[in-house]
Amino acid sequence: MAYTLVVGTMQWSSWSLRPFLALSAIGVPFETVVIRLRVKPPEPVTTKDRILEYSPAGKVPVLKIEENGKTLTVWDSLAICETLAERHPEAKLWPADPHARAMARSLSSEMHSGFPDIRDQLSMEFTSKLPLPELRDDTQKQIARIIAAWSEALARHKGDFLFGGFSIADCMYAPVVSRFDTYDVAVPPDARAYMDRIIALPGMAAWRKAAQKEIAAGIA
Ligand SMILES: N[C@@H](CCC(=O)N[C@@H](CS)C(=O)NCC(=O)O)C(=O)O
Repeated sequence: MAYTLVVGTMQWSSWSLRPFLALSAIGVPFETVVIRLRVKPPEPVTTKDRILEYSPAGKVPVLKIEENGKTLTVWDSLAICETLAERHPEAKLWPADPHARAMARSLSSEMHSGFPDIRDQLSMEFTSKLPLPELRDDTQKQIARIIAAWSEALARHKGDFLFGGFSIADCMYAPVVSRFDTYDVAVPPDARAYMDRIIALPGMAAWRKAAQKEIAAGIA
């Protein structure tokens, strides 16, 4: 069995970071293929051309699983995390308690389908520190919602992460942690402590190292 995770430019690809952290937490070996984002015509080979070599959906991340002479393709960050949780139950990527699990799934889906103004105004620039732009009302409301959701989850569950042990919910919110850190968004102490624990994860350190190489190579 071999895993290959296809991701976008690591400085920018917030969606790709999620399954990368899930795979890192599981501890299985995997290869990472990085596709440069924002390569457009008239370049002869665009970002889209490259991604389409791996997935007809034309978006990263994509997970390729080579197993028993077959290749399974999984696309979309949450679908990849779900698939990994199913294949590696020992990693406990969803909380064991059904109530906690339902809340973790709800928070993960809320992240997956929401917060468009945060995405728009606070784009992920993983290794950078940038000035906070003037935030729209909707962006401020979305930030407040995330902080409230984190505080509730952290207060309810004992441990370092949203649901005690590291879970898919943490993978889903790690790009937000990076965004809040980059733009120095004001957060209360419980949220700041949570962010620091996410930033200290080995998967985040590996991602940072690779993103720094992209900056040094002038491709991000
Ligand atoms: N819902 C998808 C969104 C993925 C997505 O938008 N990926 C962006 C990069 S972070 C992408 O592939 N952009 C390249 C393009 O659209 O050509 C997921 O969670 O995987």
